[in-house]
Amino acid sequence: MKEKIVALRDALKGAGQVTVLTGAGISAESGVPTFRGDEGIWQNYRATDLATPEAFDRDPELVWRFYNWRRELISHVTYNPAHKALVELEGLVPGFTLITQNVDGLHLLAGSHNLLEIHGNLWKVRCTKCQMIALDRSPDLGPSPKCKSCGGLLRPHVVWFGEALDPAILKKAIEASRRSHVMLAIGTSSVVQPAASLALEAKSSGAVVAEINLESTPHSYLMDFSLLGKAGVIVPQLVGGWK
Ligand code: BJW
Ligand code: ZN
Repeated sequence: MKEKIVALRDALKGAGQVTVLTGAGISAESGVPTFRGDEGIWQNYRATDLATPEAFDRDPELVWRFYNWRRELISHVTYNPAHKALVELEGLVPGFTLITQNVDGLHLLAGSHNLLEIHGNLWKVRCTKCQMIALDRSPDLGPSPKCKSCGGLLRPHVVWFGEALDPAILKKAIEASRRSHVMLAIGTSSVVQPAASLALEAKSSGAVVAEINLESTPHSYLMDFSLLGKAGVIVPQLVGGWK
């Protein structure tokens, strides 16, 4: 493991452009549940009942109960050493883009700058009538929150299954992946598209690709480095001892 970390750190040191893709695993050590796996959210809740536009049309109050529970949960957590190490990495390399699938806002809280939240942000709401987007950090918005400007029903500003990602944000994520010299995929199961294909974009554009995860993923086969372990341990080791 130590040799792999040293070799990957050397690749990072020689890279002009570094792109990092993160998933729920990076926030697990902060106490945010992941989606898949034995302890994942989808063990107790069905994604189709809660994280699709059809579910929201059918039962917006049920969907809001789920999101209020998640808002309440993340209001009590904070970033961990892996989030912090990525802030440090951003300051060490010439070009850096952090692409996160997470909606918990912990990368922003940690201080990352060049950040693309491709699945949205739990603290943002969007009006289903006038499309206004607003930031609201109240942990509980109640069963049927309404837009302050038009009275329309608000929804979480997140990307549900079957919905398109914001095309401008996705374009930036694809471009960053394609121009990267090194790409790290941290704490993601690499099953949700189009995020999962970003590592493929990087690899086919000639980047060194590496994953940091508790276990192998469907993308382990394409990785130049597969570091198995906790993000909160490995990412700080990768970035620490840089000089
Ligand atoms: C640790 C750790 C530690 C734990 N240290 N590691 C092509 C093929 C097949 C299907 C599709 C396809 N294209 C599109 C689809 C459909 C669908 C999809 O991908 N389905 C698959 C599941 C099969 N994709 C979509 O619907 C997307 N939309 C789309 O493509 O639209 C096209 C379109 C175009 C034009 C018009 C209309 C449509 C949208 C996907 C949206 C995903 N949304 C969610 C919910 C967000 C809101 C919310 O949070 O409520 O995003 S689902 C959920 O999964 C969430 C996550 O961001 C996402 C990814 O999960 P992630 O982060 O990988 O977490 P886990 O739990 O899966 O994995 C955690 C990992 O961490 C594990 O590997 C652990 O081992 C590891 N770990 N602790 C290191 N301490
Ligand atoms: Zn409105």
